[in-house]
Amino acid sequence: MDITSIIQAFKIEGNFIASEIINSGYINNTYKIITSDESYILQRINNHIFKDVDKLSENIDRITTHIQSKTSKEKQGKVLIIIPTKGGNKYYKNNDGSFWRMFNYIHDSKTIETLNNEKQAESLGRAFGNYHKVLSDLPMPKLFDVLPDFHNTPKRIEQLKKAINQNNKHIRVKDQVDYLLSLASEMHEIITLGNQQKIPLRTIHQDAKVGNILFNQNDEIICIIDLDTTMSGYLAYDFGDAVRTGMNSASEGEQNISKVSLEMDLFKAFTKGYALVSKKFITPEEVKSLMLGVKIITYEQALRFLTDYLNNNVYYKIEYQEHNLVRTKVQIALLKDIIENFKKMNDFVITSYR
Ligand code: GN1
Ligand code: MG
Repeated sequence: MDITSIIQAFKIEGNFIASEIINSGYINNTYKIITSDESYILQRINNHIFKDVDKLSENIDRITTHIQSKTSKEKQGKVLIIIPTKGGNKYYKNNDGSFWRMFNYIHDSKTIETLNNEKQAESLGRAFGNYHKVLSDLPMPKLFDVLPDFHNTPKRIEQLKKAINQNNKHIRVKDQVDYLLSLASEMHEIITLGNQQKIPLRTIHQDAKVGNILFNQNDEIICIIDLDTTMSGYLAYDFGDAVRTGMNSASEGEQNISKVSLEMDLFKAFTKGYALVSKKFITPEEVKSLMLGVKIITYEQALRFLTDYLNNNVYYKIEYQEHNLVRTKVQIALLKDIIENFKKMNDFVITSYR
């Protein structure tokens, strides 16, 4: 793939000097592009997953424009903006059928896989609170539903069952399959609350993992990235995903399962940060649903990794054959810890909103 010709399709400043692969994210391919005047982020969009690149790009344009319009002058340059093609498009389709897009590069930023201190955890909470707040008045119409049923846990359970029936690979992972299916009946709760209209649909990120956050060197948050899945959903999903990734003492691919546990102090700091911002708009029913999000999103992620393992790794990028199985085991260990501490964590959430 000749990346230099792709770069030339975009409205960039300066002459191309170098490109570096950024190895984070399991879906799109990401590069840092350095020119004589500037740096940029170039991404190859995974169009097997995001099938309607037009509508995806329109969503991201609307989200980034809205966020930018609410950002003070001093902070411009610290939020994501789309760099259009020379023809003014939001993405570029190469003649080999691949899809590309470009963003500004945010300087002096870093991503973190697992949080190291309470200051980071509190900022993470505030960042998602703010994301929800800022997007609450995104002008109509509703964002396009890029991945329908993305966090529909009952449907994810059906997908696992389908994958089990496809081959004999499941025999090797009987323990994991049995454990996850034994919990299936208690994982419908958020969808049910939503269907009963007890909790409202809002615009949320839907991939609120800590790796999708840019921090500065002082552990403060600059902005949230990876906006592909931002669409209608329930607050509990983002709350849950942030806890699932940020408050796990191990990373998603940890092979030593004994290292996996939920960091209670970080959880408390995160919850304080989220409550501080969300107090102004969250409903009492939503507050009660937040911990369900932690449990259900962790469960769902275990299902998704295991399903992909059984389907021979067609969805997530992997570095070795058993990678999705290792990831499943990490999520299961974390889930067990969450279930054990559920009441304590839930009490803390409820008290934080008093
Ligand atoms: C994927 O693209 P990335 O790595 O930020 C996935 C999320 C999962 C996550 C697991 C579109 O996110 O839903 O939670 O991996 N994104 C999509 O780490 O499926
Ligand atoms: Mg990402």
